[in-house]
Amino acid sequence: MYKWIMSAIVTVACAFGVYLLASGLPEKPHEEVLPEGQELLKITASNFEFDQKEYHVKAGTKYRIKFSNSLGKHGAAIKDLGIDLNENNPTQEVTFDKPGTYELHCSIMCGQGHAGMKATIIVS
Ligand SMILES: [Cu+2]
Repeated sequence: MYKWIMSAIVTVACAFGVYLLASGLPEKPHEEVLPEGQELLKITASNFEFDQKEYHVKAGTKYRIKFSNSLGKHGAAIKDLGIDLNENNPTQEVTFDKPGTYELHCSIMCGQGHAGMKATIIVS
């Protein structure tokens, strides 16, 4: 007799579910919001290499460097710029003032491939 009530409830429940999917869940993957004018430079280390051989950045732009390890325990240091990042200290704000080429190297004794674990930061 009241079958239409059931289907109305089911319809409302489905609509609510869709609403939750559409509005609630996609919040999570949001990238963290950077202050205006700041750019993100992600550096990911795995066993004995960085995710890129060369990182290109613009001189005079403020960057937030975000370091993470995808495999093993590594660090990322740019000696000339006073940058030393690792799991305990994964972010640093840096403005690359002078165009040039800087060497990025692993700063934690991570094993056999440690000495060759290098990449280049190119500031232009
Ligand atoms: Cu290392």
